[in-house]
Amino acid sequence: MSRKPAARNTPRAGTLLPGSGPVLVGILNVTPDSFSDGGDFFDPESAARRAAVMLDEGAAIIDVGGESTRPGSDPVSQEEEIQRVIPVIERILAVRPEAVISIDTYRAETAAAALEAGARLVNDVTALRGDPRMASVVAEAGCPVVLMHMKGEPKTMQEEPRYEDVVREVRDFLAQRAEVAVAAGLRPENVIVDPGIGFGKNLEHNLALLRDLDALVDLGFPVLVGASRKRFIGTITGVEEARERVFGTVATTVLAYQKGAKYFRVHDVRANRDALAIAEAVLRA
Ligand code: HH2
Repeated sequence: MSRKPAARNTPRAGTLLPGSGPVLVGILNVTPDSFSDGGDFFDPESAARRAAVMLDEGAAIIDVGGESTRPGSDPVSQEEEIQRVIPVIERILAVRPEAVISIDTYRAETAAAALEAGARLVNDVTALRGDPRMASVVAEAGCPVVLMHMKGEPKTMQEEPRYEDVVREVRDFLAQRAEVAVAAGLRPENVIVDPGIGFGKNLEHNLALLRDLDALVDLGFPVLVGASRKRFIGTITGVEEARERVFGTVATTVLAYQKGAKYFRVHDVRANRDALAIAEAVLRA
């Protein structure tokens, strides 16, 4: 199948969404220390190969990240982050010009460089709080942005996170960040919200957020869920090795889809795609 190369730097939300069904976002960590795939795709060539596999398996978007945000991780410098991700974005687009690429960063300069290199979406785990210039970069690009909830910072966020009512607090936070984003000039249809599974949340918090995901869907923005291979899946199933947590991940995907989530940020595209195909068929029958 030959497709025309996607126009660079002319992002529209509609171009990201082929149809109204669920959207798979394939994870591509260009880091030496990510919790489940650190070091696997560190050079542009192997990263682009991995991206191609995920696209062929059904990913509509490839989320490229140059800094691990796993619990306990240390930040990298902006220069280092840019050096990691830009050659990878360029290489993916050289071999797969139609690929829709998202940049997983909270730094405005990294986002701007990635958009310039052809990325079409920004995934900001700080929901525009990490860098005061991020909102204007995203607003100027006119591109979609993922606003994720995180309590604390990756280094310390898992040290006894506390909430009175985790679902209400996450929902209120996302509503407030969406308001900030729109006030900064983002189009409301370009806002995607994400509960931030595992980001300053214990097992009970993660489960409550997945159980009550419809409360976030009710905000009116598409919801992204990133539960893939995360620790709480290992806690429940007893699967210690992160890359072996695919079956548990698939369960979260199906449940989240049933609750109304739209985007699924996953490592194992094929397994999640098949599960979503069945879930979609049943729910639409
Ligand atoms: N999770 C991770 C990273 N980025 N972005 C969004 N929007 N939602 C998430 O849940 C999310 C995210 C952490 O997972 P991973 O990228 O696999 O690991 P690491 O941070 O160690 O690179």
